[in-house]
Amino acid sequence: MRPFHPAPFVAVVAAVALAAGPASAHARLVSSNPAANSIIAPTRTVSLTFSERSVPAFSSFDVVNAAGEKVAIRVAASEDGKTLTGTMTRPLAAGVYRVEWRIASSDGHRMTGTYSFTVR
Ligand SMILES: [Cu+2]
Repeated sequence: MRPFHPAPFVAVVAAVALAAGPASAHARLVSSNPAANSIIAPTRTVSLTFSERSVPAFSSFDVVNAAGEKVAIRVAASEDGKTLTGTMTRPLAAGVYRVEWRIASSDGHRMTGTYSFTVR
């Protein structure tokens, strides 16, 4: 995970943070389903939970198969803004998948990360 701070982005997020009230802390990934490095039965959903509310317009993730292709997925944020859930139209086929996530927290920091899981 590496934070970066493009100036225009920070300005937009600062405006969002002011509108939303007191700035909260840096967000990090606290859990996911499927979990990192897990081996699971075919699934249609992937969800990631972060330590802080994320800014939906700047927060999402991709699920990428072993061939490097993005799986078609619709990502929605929970009401508390801490969990992103992606839903696929069909269960994932057997194989190794990589989740590539990117989120912005209300303090203006942007974080990215990846992890993998296997569908058997
Ligand atoms: Cu931060």
